[in-house]
Amino acid sequence: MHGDHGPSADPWPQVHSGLDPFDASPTIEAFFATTPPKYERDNTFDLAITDDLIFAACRSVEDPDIPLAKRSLDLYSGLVRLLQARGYPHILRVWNTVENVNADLRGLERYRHFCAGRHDAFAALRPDLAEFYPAASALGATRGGLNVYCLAAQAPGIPVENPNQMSAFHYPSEYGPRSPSFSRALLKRWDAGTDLFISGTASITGHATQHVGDLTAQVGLALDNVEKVIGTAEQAAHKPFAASSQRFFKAYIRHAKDFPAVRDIVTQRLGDGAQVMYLQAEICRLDLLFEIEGALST
Ligand code: 3EB
Repeated sequence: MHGDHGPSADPWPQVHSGLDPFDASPTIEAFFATTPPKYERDNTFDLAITDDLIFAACRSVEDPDIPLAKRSLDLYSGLVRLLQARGYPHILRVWNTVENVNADLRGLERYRHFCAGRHDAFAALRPDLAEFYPAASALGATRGGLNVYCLAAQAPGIPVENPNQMSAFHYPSEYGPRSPSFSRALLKRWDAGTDLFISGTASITGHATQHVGDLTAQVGLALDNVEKVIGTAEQAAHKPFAASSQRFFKAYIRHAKDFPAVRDIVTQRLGDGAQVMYLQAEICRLDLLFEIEGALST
């Protein structure tokens, strides 16, 4: 759920992202399973478990006595261990929201502290993942601490990179002491079809932000990058994702005033068949005004 909502009586895990939707955008994002899930609470994690897929959610509240990198390390270590113990070790897709993600903390952006903890948890517990990370998004909210939710499976997916962008896990240290642990997209085949999870995608070529201060150009390049990722995934999977009727996107906009302009460009580029949710969020580089992620199915 985006924005703020009271808890409901439903038994399933509910995530409150702390990201506010723009008007007329839906506030609730629901995940449906093909078999009835079991719901459980395991330590700090809320779980929905099906035969081949698990949803896990956890929030680490702000604590001045525990550094953000440590909270990120602990949360990700707990998540990785839990998923392994439960038999769903293959993380497909992770969503992260980090309170005040661009703020400075002892000389380093809070996003970079978060990345360090996430990286070190994966490096310690899942060195095999090194270049096979899940798809991910990481956004900043004005509230809510560190909030992580994910989908994981018993069998692995296939990571997809964008030939026009450096893999995030290879970013140079000018973007932080530990690189971000995510793949540009991840393909997952099921008996019933194939999903393509596209990570948060922005106005970046190679490793460098492009079009600083130019909203229209940033949205344009982010959508070019999404197209490139979809094209690459289509070649890998031999599936026509761009023509799929199941195309869900979430567009993140830093400044509320930019919403109408962004919606116009996104609608024009993605077409009427795409469902797009617009949320206000801080993006993980101060010079980025816009980011977009997707989930496409065939
Ligand atoms: C980028 O491409 C923009 O740290 O999990 C996008 C998607 C971004 C995921 C993450 C960060 C993350 O580097 C920021």
